[in-house]
Amino acid sequence: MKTGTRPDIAVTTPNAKLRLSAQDVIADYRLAVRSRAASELSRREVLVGNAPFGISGEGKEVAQLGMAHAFRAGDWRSGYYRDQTFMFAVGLADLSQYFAQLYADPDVVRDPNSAGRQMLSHFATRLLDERGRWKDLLAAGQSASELSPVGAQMPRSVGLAWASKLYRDSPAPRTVSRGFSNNGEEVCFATIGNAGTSEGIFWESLNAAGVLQIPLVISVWDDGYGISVPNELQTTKGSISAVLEGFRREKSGTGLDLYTVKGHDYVACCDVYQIAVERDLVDVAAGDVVVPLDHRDDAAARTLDERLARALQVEGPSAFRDRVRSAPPDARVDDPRGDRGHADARRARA
Ligand SMILES: Cc1ncc(C[n+]2csc(CCOP(=O)(O)OP(=O)(O)O)c2C)c(N)n1
Ligand SMILES: [Mg+2]
Repeated sequence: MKTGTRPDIAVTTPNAKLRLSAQDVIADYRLAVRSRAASELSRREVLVGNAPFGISGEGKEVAQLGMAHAFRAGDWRSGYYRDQTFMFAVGLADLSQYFAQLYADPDVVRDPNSAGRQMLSHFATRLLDERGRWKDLLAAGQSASELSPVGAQMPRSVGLAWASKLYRDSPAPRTVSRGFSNNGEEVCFATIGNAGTSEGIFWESLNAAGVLQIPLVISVWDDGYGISVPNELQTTKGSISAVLEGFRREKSGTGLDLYTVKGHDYVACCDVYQIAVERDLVDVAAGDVVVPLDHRDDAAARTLDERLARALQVEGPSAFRDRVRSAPPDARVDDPRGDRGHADARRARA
């Protein structure tokens, strides 16, 4: 090894096989430290009276870095006030914008989230250009505007994810989807605190997501408290994971896939978001293969699942996901060689 060069060290996550280079890990570590420093400074500025109000994302840094690795241009975030690390990591916010919002700077360039009108960490991307025309929403990730009432981001996240499904399923919106959707491949990432899950709209949203089977990845940042109220006094069984078990997807059929990870386990967090997003895309792929999900018989479903499992195994989840995303709308995605199209499959069945 030459002096000054870095050895090619990498971590590969256990299930999704996501490869994180030494540079990736160091960049994430730096970002986590900067984000924590910003949290502490903003808190101090509020306590000494230099800023009106501030609420920040201490303790959620590592989990959000994991989430950021699964986020792609065109995807949406609908979250709450703890998400600064994620926003920094995916390039939708930076430190100077964070502090501009803390000091309620009314300049829209310095605080593009809300021009000083919203509290700290109330993020939003701008959907219109300076002349009021729609921007190309696929050119970058997007964030719905933060809402202050606890849980209010949840129904919105259902709407965003459902829009993707409508773009996938129905040919009509595709004709007007330029700049809004790439055949419905966009995933919505929602975040909520553990105490926020006690709100009625959380449960309504979860139920709707389970019924609609939409590309929605919901993260509950469980820090054990809602302000000063501990989980035991807030949530049945003291655990939102335990309560959610009834929503879990059975081997076949609808439901939600549930994952519980330690929020400070960097590799596990990176891993689980890849899996969650792939899982959704596997379902998308299944829906795209001639036999519609809702009407397929068990034998067809098994064959299809086997084919998809094989494609995933051969390519690895990340490559599989990228191929699904870049495939033309009528390409068949369960074949790792990618040499057979839907049209052929349809002809063969006719
Ligand atoms: C409907 C509603 N009720 C109460 C509040 C006040 N409030 C703001 S944050 C919060 C606690 C949220 O706790 P949790 O969901 O666990 O999030 P954490 O801050 O711990 O990440 C409360 C009660 C609010 N914003 N909206
Ligand atoms: Mg909490």
